Amino acid sequence: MTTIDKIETVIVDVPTIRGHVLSMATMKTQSAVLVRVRFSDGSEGIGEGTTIGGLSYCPESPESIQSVIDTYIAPALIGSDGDSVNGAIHLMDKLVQGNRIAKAAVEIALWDGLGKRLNVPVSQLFGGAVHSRLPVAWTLASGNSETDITEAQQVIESKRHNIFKLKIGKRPVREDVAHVAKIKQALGDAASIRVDVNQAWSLAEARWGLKGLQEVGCELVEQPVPARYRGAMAELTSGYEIAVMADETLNGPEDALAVAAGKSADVFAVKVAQSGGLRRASEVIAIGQAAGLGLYAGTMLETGLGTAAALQLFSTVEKLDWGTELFGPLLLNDEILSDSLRYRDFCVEIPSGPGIGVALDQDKVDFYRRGGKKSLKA
Ligand code: MUC
Ligand code: MG
Repeated sequence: MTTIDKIETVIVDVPTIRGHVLSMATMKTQSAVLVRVRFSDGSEGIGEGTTIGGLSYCPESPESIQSVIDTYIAPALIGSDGDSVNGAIHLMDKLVQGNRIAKAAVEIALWDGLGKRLNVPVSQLFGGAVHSRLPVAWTLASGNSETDITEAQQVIESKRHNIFKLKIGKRPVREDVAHVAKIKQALGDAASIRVDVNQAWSLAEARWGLKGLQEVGCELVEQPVPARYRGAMAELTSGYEIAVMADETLNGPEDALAVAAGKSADVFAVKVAQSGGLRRASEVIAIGQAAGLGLYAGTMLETGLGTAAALQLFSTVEKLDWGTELFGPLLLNDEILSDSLRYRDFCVEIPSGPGIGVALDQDKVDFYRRGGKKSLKA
């Protein structure tokens, strides 16, 4: 039996290419928790658990993710069967309530190790890929309409993205709608425009917001009201033509079932981290499919590592009606993988190597690691 010998974690703080202005936080750095699992046969697996804006997005922080893994998950998994990812998921669920991002980070590393030992990509462990590349959106969130327009025009020109998610919810609703209108007008039919409010609106604000947004040609609104207001989400979903997407309200399959049953969204933003790992994300996908909802591959703005893991799963999903936003590494000022993911022709390519198909650049990890930066070798 191949057993789990060691589980190591590190937090890396990587600067972003510009301030990323969200309704609840402005990011200038992304902090990712990286996990390395060492197995008894000498093989290894790597994983990532990442959130957004410290504790402002959800109840997990980079520090809590690391501490939950080091203190509770690692000691419980050491010595157990490294090939039984399901066994590890079961044990983690038994010993640790919530903390889905911490569990996801470890689970990804276990899938990666298993795929490498079997010499197959993780997509094959989920039934096989049906896509070799997927459409990828970009988020406009500089905080300034003109800067956003210039940025969008550049990435359309270079054929990197033509789907844009605008981060709104920080300014009054009327100003946000004017900002979206300006960008839609400047880009015209060359671009699909969606927005993410990150829970910032009350129901009354959201009614004005959705009315205004659909009038200016915005196609979708993500999490307009707080996650717990599923009734309000249902009212907005049935009350307007614009598609309503569930994000923060969707933490795993149980939430997916409740959102689907309550008709509280038209679309699921499926996030691997928020779901609790690849297995749980696949269950969220199945519930969305069974309910006839639209699917979208969401991101927690992971590095290339977490992004590659998500790509492995989403490459197995036949219909992703709204595409993906798996652009995390492009928001970072530096690459921590030894080979970057490839973005071209408005798509991201699925890595084809064994496991999740990517490797870390250890010098970069050491350079960005919290509390012990070492200089990069020349
Ligand atoms: C979110 O709420 O969806 C995804 C893209 C982005 O820019 O921020 C994230 C978080
Ligand atoms: Mg969102």
